[in-house]
Amino acid sequence: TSAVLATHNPHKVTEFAQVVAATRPEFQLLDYDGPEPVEDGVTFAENALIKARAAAAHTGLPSFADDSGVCVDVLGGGPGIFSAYWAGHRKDPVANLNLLLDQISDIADPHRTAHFTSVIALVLPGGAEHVVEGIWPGRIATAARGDGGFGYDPIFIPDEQPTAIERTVGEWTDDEKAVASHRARAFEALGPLLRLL
Ligand code: ITT
Repeated sequence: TSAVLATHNPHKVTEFAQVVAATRPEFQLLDYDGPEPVEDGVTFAENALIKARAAAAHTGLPSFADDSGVCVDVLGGGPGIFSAYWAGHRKDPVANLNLLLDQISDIADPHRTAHFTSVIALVLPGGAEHVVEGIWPGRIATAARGDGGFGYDPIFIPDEQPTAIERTVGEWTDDEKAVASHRARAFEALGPLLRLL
């Protein structure tokens, strides 16, 4: 069983490879270097479908895509689908997380609740489409810590911690993130559908 992973983000490629190795080692992820569609959906699901459909049309193979982001409660769920471009038109992860820290600088710890969302869309060559979601609850740190992972990881503190000392995901190991993340949760939700591939 195999499927194309429709992404142009190398961090997602690495993370899905780790999730698959930890949970479904028999499953084969195929790389995608086809065209990158315009993500003009207004939900994670719409954007995930746009990416998965483009890859399925280009390759003729079962294809799945992740659309993901960090959703902060006091920001009404923002950055959300705008996570990659929160600070401007260029993808700038450091500017993004610094802007987010600024925007909630006057919010005290108990109110800094947030979650990561990963929505995976799976599109089959016959046209069948499936959408699943993974949510990873936590809160936003007051300063960036650690350089693991990518994006907002240095400022995200998951509620469930693998050890007694509370760390940001930037301070977690890749293996710790691979079994706990929103991406891992969404891939797990895909579980029964993988039998279709
Ligand atoms: P593709 O569309 O090519 O897959 P992308 O990076 O543009 O790559 P998204 O549109 O889904 O993907 O944007 C996801 C953004 O959300 C990403 O750039 C980060 O800013 C943030 N994000 C998603 N997952 C994350 C994670 O595990 N850790 C930290 N930040 C994450």
